[in-house]
Amino acid sequence: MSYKTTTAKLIATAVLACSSMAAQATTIATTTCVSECGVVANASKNFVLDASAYLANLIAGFPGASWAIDTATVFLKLTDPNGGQETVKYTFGFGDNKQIYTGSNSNDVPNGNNSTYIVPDIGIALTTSMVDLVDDGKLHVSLSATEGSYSFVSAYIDAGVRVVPEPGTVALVGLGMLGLALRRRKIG
Ligand SMILES: [Ca+2]
Ligand SMILES: [Ca+2]
Repeated sequence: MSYKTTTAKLIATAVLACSSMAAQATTIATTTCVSECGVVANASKNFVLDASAYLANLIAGFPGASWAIDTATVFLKLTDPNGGQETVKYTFGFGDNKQIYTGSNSNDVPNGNNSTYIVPDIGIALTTSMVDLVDDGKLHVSLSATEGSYSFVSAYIDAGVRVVPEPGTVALVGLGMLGLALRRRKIG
């Protein structure tokens, strides 16, 4: 392998190591409803899933760094103490980037006072509404029903997040690796 190729590979590895740390999904925001949790037809329950403190803490030890979110999935816990059928509608984000999920079953939330249901089981992946989450670490959620009623229990976001170093830091690490490569070459 030529010296040039080795150096280029070392720098590429250093840049990659800095910019793609930890993409494993982790819970970044959670909220539990404390009052007025009922959701009925034509009235919505609005709340914010706030990951800003988690994200600020994530980069606290890295001066000049910022955070990035690659994937995010929202999980909703609902219950239906009054029973009956409902057709659900969940809205994430707002404006042009609004993302709407509508239930396709006639009884979307299982009936029963103690039923606690995560809908859907696999979660709802953020697509267009990712814009709302990444602008300030806060995702606006609105739960409503086009038919029937249910109650909101809690919600959380699981996301793949990363620390993105300040460009200068990447350059410094790159230079450090270059220096190391040069020294190795001199020794060798
Ligand atoms: Ca129901
Ligand atoms: Ca936002």
